[in-house]
Amino acid sequence: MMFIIGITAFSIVLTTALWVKRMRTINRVTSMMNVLYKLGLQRLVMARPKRAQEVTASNGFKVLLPSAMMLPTLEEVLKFRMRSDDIIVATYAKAGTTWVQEIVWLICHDADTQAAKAATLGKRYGFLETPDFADVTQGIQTLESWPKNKRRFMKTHLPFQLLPYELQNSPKGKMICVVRNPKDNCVSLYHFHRMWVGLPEPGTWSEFLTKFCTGQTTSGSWFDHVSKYWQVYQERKSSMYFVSYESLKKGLKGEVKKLATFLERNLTESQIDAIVRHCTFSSMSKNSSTNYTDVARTGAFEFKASKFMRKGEIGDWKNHFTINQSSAFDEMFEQRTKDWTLKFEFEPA
Ligand code: PPS
Repeated sequence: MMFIIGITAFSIVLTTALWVKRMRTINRVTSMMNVLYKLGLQRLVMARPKRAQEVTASNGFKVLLPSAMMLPTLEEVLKFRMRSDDIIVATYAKAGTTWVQEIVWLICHDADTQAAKAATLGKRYGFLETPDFADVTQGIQTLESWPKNKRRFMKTHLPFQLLPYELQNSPKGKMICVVRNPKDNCVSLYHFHRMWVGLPEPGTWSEFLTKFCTGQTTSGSWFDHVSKYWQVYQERKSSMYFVSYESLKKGLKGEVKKLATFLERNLTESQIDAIVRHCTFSSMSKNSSTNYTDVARTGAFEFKASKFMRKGEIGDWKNHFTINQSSAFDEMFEQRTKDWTLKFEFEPA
C-alpha cells in the first residue's frame, strides 16, 4: 500500500515538474504569482528589490529593471505580433497614461461612460511589458489571445527600442504618446516608487532626483525615452500622436476633440462633453475603474504611502525642488534639450 502511495505521489510531482519546465517562462511567472496570490502570500515575491538591475535585451538595448526575472517578458514583447487596428498608449511612466487611456477608450466606444465604469482600465487595456497578474492586470498573454474581432487596447512604458520589432520596423495600428514636463514627471514617479512595493526604494527626494537626472530609475532616462519617440513621430505622423499632460490640463475639451480626429471617430458635442466630465481629475480619482484602488488588495500598491491619483496638477514640482535643485535642473534641461523641437510647460497658467 505504502509503495503504491509513494509511486503515485512521485508520479504527480514528476509530471507537475515536467509540465512546469515546459511552460513559457512568463506563464511560469503568472502561475507562480497566481498561486501565491490565492494563498495570500504574494508579498513573498513582492519584497522591495534593493536596487534596479541593468539587463541587456537580445537586441543589445540596455535597460534597468526591478528584477532580472522580468527579462524573459521583454524578450516576448520584442517578438509580439501587432494587429493593424491596435491602439497603444506609450509613455514615460507617470506622464498621464491613465488619463489618456480613459479618454482614448471612451472616444473609441462612443463615450459610453457606463461601460467604462463597469470595468477597470486593467481589464480594458493590456499592459504590454508585464505578464498577466491575478485578476487586476492583463499582460502580454491576454493581449496575445485577445479576440480577433475585438480591437486591442494596450499601454506601455517601454523605450521605443524595446517595442515589438514589428512596430519598431514600421507603423502598425495607432500610437498615442503622452509627455509631461520632467519636473512634475519626476515628482509623480518619486511618489509612485514610494507606493509600489515592486520598485526599489526611492530613497530621499534628493537621492531620487539625482537618479532621475542620470537615468538611473527603473523607467530609464526621461530624456532618451521622450526624444526617441519624438524622433520616430516625425516620420509617422499619420499613425502616431503626441499630447502633453499640460495641454490636457489647460484645455481638455480641445485635446479630446483632436484625439477623436486622430482616431477617426465622429463624436457629437454632447459625447465630447460627457468624456470631459468623466475625465476630470476629481471624477477619475473617485472612480474605482480608474483610480487603481483594486490593485491595493494584491498588496502591490501601498495607498498609505501615496495615492495613485495623487494631485493631478501642473507645478507640484515647486513643493519638492529646492531653489538650487530647480536651477541645476533647468540648466541641465536647457543643455540636454537645446536641439529639441518639442517644448514643455512647467507653470500651471
Ligand atoms: S502610470 O503608473 O505610469 O500609468 O501613471 P500615469 O497614469 O502615467 O500618471 C499618473 C499621474 O497622472 C495623474 N492623473 C491625472 N491628472 C489630471 N487629471 C486626470 N484626470 C488624471 N488622471 C491621472 C495622476 O494624478 C498622477 O500624477 P500626480 O502628479 O502623481 O498626481
